[in-house]
Amino acid sequence: AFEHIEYRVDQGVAVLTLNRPASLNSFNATMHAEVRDALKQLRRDDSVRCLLITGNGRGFCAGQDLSDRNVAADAEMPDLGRSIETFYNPLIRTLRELPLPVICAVNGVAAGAGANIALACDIVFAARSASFIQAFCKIGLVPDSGGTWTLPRLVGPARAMALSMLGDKISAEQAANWGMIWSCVDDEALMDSALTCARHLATQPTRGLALIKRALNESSTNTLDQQLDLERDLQRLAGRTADYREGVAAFMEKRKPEFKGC
Ligand code: T3D
Repeated sequence: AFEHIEYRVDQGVAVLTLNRPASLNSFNATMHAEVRDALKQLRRDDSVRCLLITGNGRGFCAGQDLSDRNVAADAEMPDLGRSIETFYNPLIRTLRELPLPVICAVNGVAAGAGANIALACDIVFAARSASFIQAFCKIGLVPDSGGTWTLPRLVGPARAMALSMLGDKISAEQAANWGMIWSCVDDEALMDSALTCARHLATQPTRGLALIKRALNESSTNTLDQQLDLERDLQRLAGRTADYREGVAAFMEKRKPEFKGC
């Protein structure tokens, strides 16, 4: 059992809930370790075909727990690079590389690393009352957890720079209008919308979805020529899956496909 997160698997969906509501689910070392352990467990579990991440309480995640940082004048300055290397970077890499869809249900404020962990997910729903803040600049830090990579790609360089330098709070609606997230929904509809989407994806061709994820992730740094080659290679792999065979057969037989995820 976990102390600072909840983790359960149901109907092919693993739901990971950040659970330190008193500090808006900010990350301490224990919560990082628990998230890492849950994701390890997920990777060993063949029944999981979609991951959904959310938070308990009125916040999604406020990034690093700042009460864990001793910044007293006489204290040795912490090595934040080590914290990023040990905790945040592996988490972002794992989310981006997981060979299944990762959905985020942003239930409240997402600040600092909390915002960028949400934006690293594949499909992001947010409650209307939720918000996104690149809070780093307000304490002299640089956006991390992939924010300086994800943000300009999602909202363009002008908005990415202003968001990062001003640390303004962006509403869920604005985030959706800017294309930063997939969808802003009424608060009471958030978990239903996110779970419905997750359960749907858990019945879809998981290997094909993983290849889509790879193609779109790699497109950020590829030339068109490289991307065309990659599409050829990934289509070759997709075309060898049982789910492709089932998809075509079901279409021809005018019936609903039954995908197995392989
Ligand atoms: O250090 C490293 O390892 C480097 C990596 C850094 C990654 C990062 O994420 S750096 C950025 C860290 N996060 C922030 O700077 C955000 C800090 N929080 C806020 O700015 C505000 O709390 C929010 C804008 C997110 C929400 O504001 P509001 O007014 O809705 O809530 P609040 O009253 O500020 O917070 C509620 C409680 O949560 C409060 O505790 P209290 O007074 O009720 O006992 C507050 O102290 C606590 N809380 C919120 N964020 C954090 C936190 N406690 C510790 N760390 C936090 N990040």
